[in-house]
Amino acid sequence: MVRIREFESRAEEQTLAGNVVGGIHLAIGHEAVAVGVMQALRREDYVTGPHRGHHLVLAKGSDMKNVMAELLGKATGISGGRGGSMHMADAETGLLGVNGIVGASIVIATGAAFSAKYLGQDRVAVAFFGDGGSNKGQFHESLNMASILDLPAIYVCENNEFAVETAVSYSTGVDNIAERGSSYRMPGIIVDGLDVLDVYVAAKEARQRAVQDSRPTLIEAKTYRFKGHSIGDKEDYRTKEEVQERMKSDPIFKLKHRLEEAGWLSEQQWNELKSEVDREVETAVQFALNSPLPSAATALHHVYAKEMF
Ligand SMILES: Cc1ncc(C[n+]2csc(CCOP(=O)(O)OP(=O)(O)O)c2C)c(N)n1
Repeated sequence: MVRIREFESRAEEQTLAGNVVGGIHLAIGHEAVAVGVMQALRREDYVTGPHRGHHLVLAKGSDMKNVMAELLGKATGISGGRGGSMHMADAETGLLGVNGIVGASIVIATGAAFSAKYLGQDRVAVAFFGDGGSNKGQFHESLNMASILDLPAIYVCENNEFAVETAVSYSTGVDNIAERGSSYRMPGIIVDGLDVLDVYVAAKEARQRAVQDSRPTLIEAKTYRFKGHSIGDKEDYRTKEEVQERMKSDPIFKLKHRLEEAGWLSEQQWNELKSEVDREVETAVQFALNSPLPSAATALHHVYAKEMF
């Protein structure tokens, strides 16, 4: 979670410096959802995510250097510098892609879960999406398909209470998105998305349900984004006081306090961890800044499955 937090801070700094290609959406406040779920998965499990996805890419195990390089549009990026923040994929880690199309992650993971079942593979597919994504038709179609086809799928809604500036209470016809699971005969589990252990326990049970019973689960992780929707958001739909109040539930400090109380984390260990992460992120930034852009001659590569140019 500390790695993600620091990565996001430096990504924001690189955006403000004009080095990032395209817009980015920071996941500061969402760290526990990504880490809690990924710790319950295996490397071969598939993951898809939405436009806000750096935390998912890092937590699934991609090399931070290549993730930062992707934001800067460099040839060494995990999508060769062609995807940017919203279109990162990594075949090595099972990351089928984060996606700029709201709702698309849900459909792709459903297809991946179908493939795993059809091929008799011992793997699950997990879709991450926001509260806004849960109001798209793809959400309902996918959960229905997963139910009738008994798919090993896990649907993780990162409910951060807003879709851009629209409050979830205004846009959504249920009090809890998890309630929608009952429409499709699957458990709808609410977890504290600011508590990594709460997320982990639910994700572990969901994976077991997917593998042993071949049944899907809907998890609603109630979280909060501590930053604007994207960089430059004036945030006039919420007050600064509200944000400050909610930041008191910072998932990193929540776990830190718990570890300290249990006597499992000393101040020295915390400082060492922070320094180690600072070094890793600084190395990633320097790697990205010093990497080349893709050559113009390759601009049409990957447009078709078979190269035509
Ligand atoms: C199909 C589609 N419609 C609209 C948009 C524009 N858009 C980008 S992010 C966003 C809100 C998404 O909200 P939510 O799913 O709650 O995720 P969050 O940004 O809160 O993480 C919208 C409407 C889009 N990218 N794709």
